[in-house]
Amino acid sequence: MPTAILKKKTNTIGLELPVYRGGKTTLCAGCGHNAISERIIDACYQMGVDPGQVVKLSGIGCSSKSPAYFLGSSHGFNTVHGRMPSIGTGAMLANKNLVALGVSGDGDTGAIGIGQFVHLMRRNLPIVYIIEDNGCYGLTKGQFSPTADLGSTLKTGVVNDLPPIDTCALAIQLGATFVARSFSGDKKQLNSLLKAALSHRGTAMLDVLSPCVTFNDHEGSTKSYAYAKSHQDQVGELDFVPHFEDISVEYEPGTTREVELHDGSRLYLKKVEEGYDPTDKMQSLRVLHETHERGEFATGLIYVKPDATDFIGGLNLVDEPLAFLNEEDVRPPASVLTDIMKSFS
Ligand SMILES: Cc1ncc(C[n+]2csc(CCOP(=O)(O)OP(=O)(O)O)c2C)c(N)n1
Ligand code: SF4
Ligand SMILES: [Mg+2]
Repeated sequence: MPTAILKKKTNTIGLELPVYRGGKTTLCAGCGHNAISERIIDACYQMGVDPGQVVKLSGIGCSSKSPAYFLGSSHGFNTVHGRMPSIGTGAMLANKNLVALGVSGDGDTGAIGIGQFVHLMRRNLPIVYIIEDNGCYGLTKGQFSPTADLGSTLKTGVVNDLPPIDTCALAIQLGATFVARSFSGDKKQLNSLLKAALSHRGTAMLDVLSPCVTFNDHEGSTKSYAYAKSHQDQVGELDFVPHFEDISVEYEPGTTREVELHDGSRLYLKKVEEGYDPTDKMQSLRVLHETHERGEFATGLIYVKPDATDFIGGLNLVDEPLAFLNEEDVRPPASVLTDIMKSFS
């Protein structure tokens, strides 16, 4: 009897899914952050991302611990609280061929790291920047973070009396070129958004509602699983077609919006509300504001500007990554310095 040889399933660069996994999670069972790690693993595998070319970056928090649980063979830098953007900028300046994948928290980004976040968004550094948003400081036992909604409560009953920062609205206002919001429990939407973010050249900012089951999953919280499931308002269903798949999508004109990304991948926004156009900045801001006023949160690709110059492109660097240049390439000969000195005399 012929023996069947089972061929292992691999992606476009010949790697199997387990290569994209990391260490065993030490986060609480049911934490939204764990689901996001799973989606990152799937997206990187499906996009054929080379793990050896990825730099994982994070700050401090439960969310910032999570890069340890995916892409175990990639480079990693768990930085100081709120300071991931500057380390990411340095890494990308040194080697512009890397894929930067940043994971932050709503505290890490919205509180101590807000200054760094602001400048990252306006610079358009090529990085996928994920905020795992649970509305609290999970690692330090659940205090309100700056994304907690006005009037929401802690487990102890304490009421939040400050208005929240909407990281998506802030990012759009600052000039970010890919801004999305999702929910850790929405597998399909988050998968499409992550793949699109990996295809975008520039800062792709994803704010992902990611409930903290230990400190912020009760009635009175607007970041709980129950609240997220019942208050999500999708700006449109999302289909992602990677550049290496030759699929033509048929759709009714007027109901679907096609967006071509930097690497030739395409996004189809289906069943968009009243002709929602994610390239229209003012419309994106209006939708964020209106949904928030209704106590809901808009999800999907909120805003995109696919053809903007990214931070590295704008610097007009040499082709070879700076980290690989030899000393002879970067140090001018003594005669150049002599000539400069002469020019001052
Ligand atoms: C300089 C500094 N200040 C304060 C802390 C304490 N601290 C650790 S994590 C954290 C907040 C984490 O919240 P978030 O980024 O939302 O992550 P989560 O744990 O909720 O995923 C704080 C304030 C610290 N580690 N370093
Ligand atoms: S404390 Fe909250 S955020 Fe931290 S691992 Fe547990 S559930 Fe997740
Ligand atoms: Mg948090």
